[in-house]
Amino acid sequence: MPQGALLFQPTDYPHQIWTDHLRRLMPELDIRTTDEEARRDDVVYCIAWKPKPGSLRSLPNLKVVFSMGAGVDAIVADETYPRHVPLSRVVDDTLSQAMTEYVVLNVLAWHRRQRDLENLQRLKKWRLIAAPRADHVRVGILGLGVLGQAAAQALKTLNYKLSGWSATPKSIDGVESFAGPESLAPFLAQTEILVCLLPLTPATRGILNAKTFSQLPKGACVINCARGGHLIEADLVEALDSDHLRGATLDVFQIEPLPETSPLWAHPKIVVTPHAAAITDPASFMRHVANTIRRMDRNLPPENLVDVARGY
Ligand code: NDP
Ligand code: OXD
Repeated sequence: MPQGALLFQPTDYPHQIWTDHLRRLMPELDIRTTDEEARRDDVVYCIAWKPKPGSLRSLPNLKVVFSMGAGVDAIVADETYPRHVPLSRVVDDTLSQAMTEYVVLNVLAWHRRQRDLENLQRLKKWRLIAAPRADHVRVGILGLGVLGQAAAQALKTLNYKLSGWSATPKSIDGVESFAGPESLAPFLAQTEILVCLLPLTPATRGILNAKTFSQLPKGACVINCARGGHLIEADLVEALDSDHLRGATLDVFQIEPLPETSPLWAHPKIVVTPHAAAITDPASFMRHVANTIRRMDRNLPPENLVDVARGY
């Protein structure tokens, strides 16, 4: 039996789509939504996404927090997060598959100059644009975690040359490993298409900046599908306008939804998508929640735990 109630906390989500799955999996579980927040003392499990600072601390008997996303930056940013409470994040094949599709789509689009071809079509111009073979193009992935490695596997089957940058060295067949701050410059120097799949932490905030772009070869492209906080947007525009960079795909932004006034929307070298690279699947997420609650019933620890102090 569950050890207490579950609170589905996000206010801006249509909670029924999510909680219905969990009700089917665990009819015995007392599931609360924010409407019922007055009864907090017996809440033991909490599903969170961008919690109001202090809101998790206000649940005195919490035993686990489930992040609705793979990225937990918005949760660990709350300085009052109760550090003794385990934080479990999404690690899920459906999410990895979706992110892999997004990365492959956009790597291919920049490699094969899709935007230039669409512009030629608009102008009714029949002109060949040569693209090198994939095995002559190096894709560099910032972050070789669950999503970075899944994307690398798929890109490998297309024969791209691959490098990855992570905090600790990796040994992945077909992927040149670079680790730590001192290896960022050599990693960037050979990267023609840069994919950001880092978690947002104090160490990675603003990492896509003017200095980083200047270390990429001229004509490189950037794909940011991690967090808006990784990118200094003005530096990107500058690097594109000066023709140092050839193009960028952005799925995530400093402010979301991206304001209508943002120059990024209409920039000719930028592709904008609305934080849609990989969306958590409610059914799959709730299976993870139900499995974890059952594990905890048997005194087993939750899975997919985040190191809260490290931030990912
Ligand atoms: P993981 O935690 O599995 O992987 C993170 C990777 O980043 C690890 O390889 C880690 O290195 C590396 N890393 C962390 N900090 C540093 C650092 N300071 N220097 C170098 N490398 C570092 O995360 P996921 O792959 O699951 O997810 C990555 C991010 O993708 C999420 O945090 C989220 O922000 C974003 N995301 C975006 C979505 C979207 O729709 N746009 C959807 C889902 C996720 P090491 O392995 O050595 O620890
Ligand atoms: C995530 C996201 O982190 O959707 O999972 O951005």
